[in-house]
Amino acid sequence: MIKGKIILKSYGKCLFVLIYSFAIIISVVNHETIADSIESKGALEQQLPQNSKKLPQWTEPLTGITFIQIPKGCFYMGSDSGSVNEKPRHRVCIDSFWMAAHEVTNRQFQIFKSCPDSNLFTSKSYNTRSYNTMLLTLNDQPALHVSWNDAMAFIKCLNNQGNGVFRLPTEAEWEYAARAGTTSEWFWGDNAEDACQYANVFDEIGKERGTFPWQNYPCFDRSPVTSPVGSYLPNAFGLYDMLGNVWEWCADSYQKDAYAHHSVNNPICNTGDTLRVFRGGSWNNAPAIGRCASRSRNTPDFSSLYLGFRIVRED
Ligand SMILES: [Ca+2]
Ligand SMILES: [Ca+2]
Repeated sequence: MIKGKIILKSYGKCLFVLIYSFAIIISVVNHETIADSIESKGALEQQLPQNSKKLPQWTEPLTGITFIQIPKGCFYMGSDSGSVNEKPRHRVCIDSFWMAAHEVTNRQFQIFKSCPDSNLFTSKSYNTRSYNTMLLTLNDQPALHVSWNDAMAFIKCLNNQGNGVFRLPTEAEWEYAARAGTTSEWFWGDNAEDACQYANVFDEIGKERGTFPWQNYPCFDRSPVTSPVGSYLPNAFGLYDMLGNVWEWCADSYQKDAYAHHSVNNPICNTGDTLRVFRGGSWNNAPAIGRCASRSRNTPDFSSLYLGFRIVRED
């Protein structure tokens, strides 16, 4: 009887060790799969694990902006079924970089008001307090009415702190990060009605309380204007609001046919053109222009209620 108990106890221990070891192996394999699947050429159709928490993170001490290390890899940029400026869909490879998990917030944007370079700030962000009486200036709402020049001034001030080299993402980095291994219209799939779990878009309540005549997403995300960053589910890299909330400035000059001239590795369009790119759509956009491949642009001094930015840290 006693012998039987000992055998059973030993068997239990072995089983525990076996299950624990198996769990570790699965965890490691899962982690490696994220980087490997992005890195390998033929892995674009693979579905990454949802909401990966396994990529390295780092928080910039002054602003509190958290960055996620995006693994190097290749993907297909653009869309052959989208607008003319999204074509051709083409293969691009990106080196590793650190992407901010969130858009820059009102609180973070104002940290550098006293920075010597802050004379470049147009400060419209502080004056645009509401839309249809709904507040836009809460600390955790994204900074908006930020021009490309304003974003560059913010980055210059941040770079002076000595905590790393920061910049705007290239358009290719932005789309690579937004897709996070997916090939669908949006990073959550191809259904517009699923948007409200993942993004603050022009939804049913936006339609009800806004004055925009265009089509809304057929769902209810509860935010008629900007929402506090990180209010919705992230993509597979753990990045929040890559689609919706506010459009995000990129480093690139805008050319309608930029993709025809892209290099395969780390492409950027810096033709010195007077227009700059922004990506991702916002709280007031129709579904057709809030997709991973959607592109928009304006002059570097342009600002609007729908336009903010997020930053990257160089690896
Ligand atoms: Ca909304
Ligand atoms: Ca956004």
